[in-house]
Amino acid sequence: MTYIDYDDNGLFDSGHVACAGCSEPLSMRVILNAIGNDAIGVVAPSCSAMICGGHPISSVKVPMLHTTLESAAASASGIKRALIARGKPDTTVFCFVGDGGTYDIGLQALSSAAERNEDILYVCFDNEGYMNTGGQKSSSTPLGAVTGSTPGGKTTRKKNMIEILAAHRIPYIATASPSHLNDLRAKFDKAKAIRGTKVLIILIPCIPGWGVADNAAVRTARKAVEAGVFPLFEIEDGVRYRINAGRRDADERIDGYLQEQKRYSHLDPAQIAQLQQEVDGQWARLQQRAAPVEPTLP
Ligand SMILES: Cc1ncc(C[n+]2csc(CCOP(=O)(O)OP(=O)(O)O)c2C)c(N)n1
Ligand code: SF4
Ligand SMILES: [Mg+2]
Repeated sequence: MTYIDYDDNGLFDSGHVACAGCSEPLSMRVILNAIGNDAIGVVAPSCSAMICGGHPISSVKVPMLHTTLESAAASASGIKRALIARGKPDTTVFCFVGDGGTYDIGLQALSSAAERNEDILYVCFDNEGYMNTGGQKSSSTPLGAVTGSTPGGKTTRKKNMIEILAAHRIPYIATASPSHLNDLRAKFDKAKAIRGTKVLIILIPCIPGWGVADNAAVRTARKAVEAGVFPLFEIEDGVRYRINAGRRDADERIDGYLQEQKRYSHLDPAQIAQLQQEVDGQWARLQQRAAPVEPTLP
């Protein structure tokens, strides 16, 4: 077992309102610890907003602006520019946003901030649905998953947000997981030192939304990484890929990951085989992108 190298600086307090067993507060604690206290956060309506809470009983001990679901990246851009104008360019401005606020409702604000290469650190807590409002599907919900608004299972794929972001050629994009906290911590240390737009997408298994046991969030996140469903990787400048963790074996299967969750319990063997094929293809494409490019000309 690997323990996180962890020095708590008290920027995240107990007493928050996350569901018991949720791994989002755990991730938040590590993130805030890495970002430090010279920081201002922007939080969109989501589970993160509930977990952070409002002033004066916020569980986060740096200033947090609660903004609209559409506008986290725009709000953060404005705060950063104001800080620069006031001679404080080193203060980190970060966003806590869900997948609904990232993949769907706040996408235009994020895309324009990325196109302008605003100096912000954008964190998407990806629980693959609109969970704070009861578990509706978002465009991050994967193929086949049952949500409140896809009772028969979603019929389309999860949007490939990473590739959309990579096309913006921003300096840093990474995936991270509460099952790999040292990796998560290292990615925030790295992102903090980079100027420009940084986006980190963190997988958050949702206890009621995915139908996961309340002691299984971290285990489920680990299985997502090890089955190749949610590999951990980084992209620099939209083109340089590095895989940090993924499939344990070349032919690792997704069944163990699916079995942790009720949202997939309706799937028959043919549907599971289709999902397996999707993950196999996605893993192969990622490996191809991360492979060193051999020159084709002498
Ligand atoms: C424009 C707009 N539509 C709907 C809402 C209602 N709403 C508040 S939180 C939320 C869910 C957001 O989902 P996500 O961003 O994935 O965060 P999660 O709750 O899953 O953490 C919704 C739909 C809103 N605040 N603004
Ligand atoms: S609804 Fe899901 S993501 Fe939100 S706090 Fe509860 S377990 Fe965590
Ligand atoms: Mg969500």
